[in-house]
Order: sequence, then C-alpha cells, then structure tokens
Amino acid sequence: MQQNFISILQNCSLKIQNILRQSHTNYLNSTNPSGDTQLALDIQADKIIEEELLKLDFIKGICSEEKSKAIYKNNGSYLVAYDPLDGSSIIESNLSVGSIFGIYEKEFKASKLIGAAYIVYGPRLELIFAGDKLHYYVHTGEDWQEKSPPALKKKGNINATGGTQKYWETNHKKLIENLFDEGYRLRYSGGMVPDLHQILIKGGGLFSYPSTSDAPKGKLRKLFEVFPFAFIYEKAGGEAIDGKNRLLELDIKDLHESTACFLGSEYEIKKVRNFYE
Ligand code: AHM
Ligand code: MG
Repeated sequence: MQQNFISILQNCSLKIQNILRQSHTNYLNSTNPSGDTQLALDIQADKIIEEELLKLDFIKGICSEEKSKAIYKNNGSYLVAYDPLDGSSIIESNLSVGSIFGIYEKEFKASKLIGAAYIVYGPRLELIFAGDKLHYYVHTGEDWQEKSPPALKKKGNINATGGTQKYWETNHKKLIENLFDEGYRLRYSGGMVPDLHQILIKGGGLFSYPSTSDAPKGKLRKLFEVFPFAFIYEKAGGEAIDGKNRLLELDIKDLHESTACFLGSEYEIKKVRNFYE
C-alpha cells in the first residue's frame, strides 16, 4: 500500500509541476470553504490528485482544502485529506509551493493518521513520505532517486513565523524576540511547504503560525496542513504543539477547522511551552 501510494504521489507531482510551468496564475470568482479566493491552478491540481487517488483500491474516501465535503467510495479503508496546492498567494511571484497529504485510517481525525507526505515544487521536484519512517525522493529530470532522509537535531537556528504581526499576542511577541536575541535568523517565504522543508533539511528551527487577535484559531487547517506536517516532524525527531498540547492529540469537529501550530526541534518547542504556559 505504501509503495502504491508513493507512486501515485510521484505521478501527481509530475502532472502538477507541468501545469505550474504554464504561465497563467489567474484567480477565479470562487472561494474555497475557508474563504480563500481560488486560482484556476488550485482547481486543476485538486482534480489531478482526486482522479489519481480514487484509482487506488485501498482508498475509501478523499477530502481537500478546495472541497466542501469528502468524496466516498464503496470499498477501501483509508481516507486521504490533502491540500492540492499550498502557497497559492506566492505562485504569482514564482516562489516554491507544495502539495500536502495526510492518510487516515477510516476516520478523519489526528489519532487515525497513519502516514503523511508533501511535495515541493521548487528548482527541483522533491517528495517526503512518512509512514513508519521518513522517505525522501528527488526527481532527477528523468526518474526518482531515493536519498537518505532528513532528521531534526535537538536545536536549530531558523525562525519562520506567520500571522499579521500587529495582531500577535504578547507571549508570541516575546517568544519571537527571545529567539532573535539568541541569534536565530528569519526565514519565512509565506509557503508552509518550503518553510517547513527548509527547517527539516537544515536539521532544526521553529515554524509557527500562532493564534492572533484577528484569527484566534490561527490560519492553517488541521486536516490538510497541520496534522500531516506534525506527523512528519515527529517522525523526523521533532515536536509539534498548538502552544500547549501535542497537535496529534487535538480533536476535530469540522473538516476545515484551523489551529495555531508550532513545529520544530526539541529546544525550540520547549521554549514555546515556556512562553505559552
Ligand atoms: P493556502 O493553502 O491558501 O496557500 O494558505 C496556506 C499558506 C501556508 O503555506 C503559509 O504558511 C501561510 O498560508 C502563509 O500565510 P500568511 O500569508 O498569512 O503569512
Ligand atoms: Mg494550504
């Protein structure tokens, strides 16, 4: 099942990379269930992934950031929640973007997550898959090469934080100031895939998208973005919390629900806990 899934994601990534290379980045008149205006590319990528995933016998259903409801089949026992094209707002400026996937057993909830993956569309096409352990694939232009998987050390030196700064809570301002006082460097592109991938590849640091006074539940969606990355970061030796609780122990009531999130290595997450206690 794992190998079939990896192959399907590799197929999807090549097709999506192809549509990204065409020059149009036009917006549609429609919004997704979170209220974001959709790009034609969001819908195309969503369709590519939907068609590929529904071919797999072991898939019982799918849901994406672009769909208001899940689609179910009669067979299969695994559910996939995905963000077909994460970083829609930075496509126009030609920055790296990605796709994110969470594989759930029978129910869309954190405790049922059994695998996760993301694709990075950058100068290179890359895929990280986490099952029992991490797998890292890079496309050479001709085929896929598996490389040794990245791992998080106890501490890094990168700080990537989102949310509108004027709406940050005091504890978040203090946390970020403290990291910079310790010599952390700012690395934030506005795309969680390249931002979290950079921290993973460099072996440590902190990514945060906090709750703010204008967005008390943060921005990033549990099923499509936060839980899959929490799973991947834990498999890489890191930690992932909402400020206090482990992300993978959070409940979910609505498919499109969001949460504040902090993902990183042990040292930085301990610091988050201290500032958010
Ligand atoms: P999207 O799924 O509509 O692209 O939004 C998610 C993106 C993340 O990739 C990124 O971390 C975040 O939104 C950036 O938000 P902001 O522009 O508020 O910093
Ligand atoms: Mg997204």
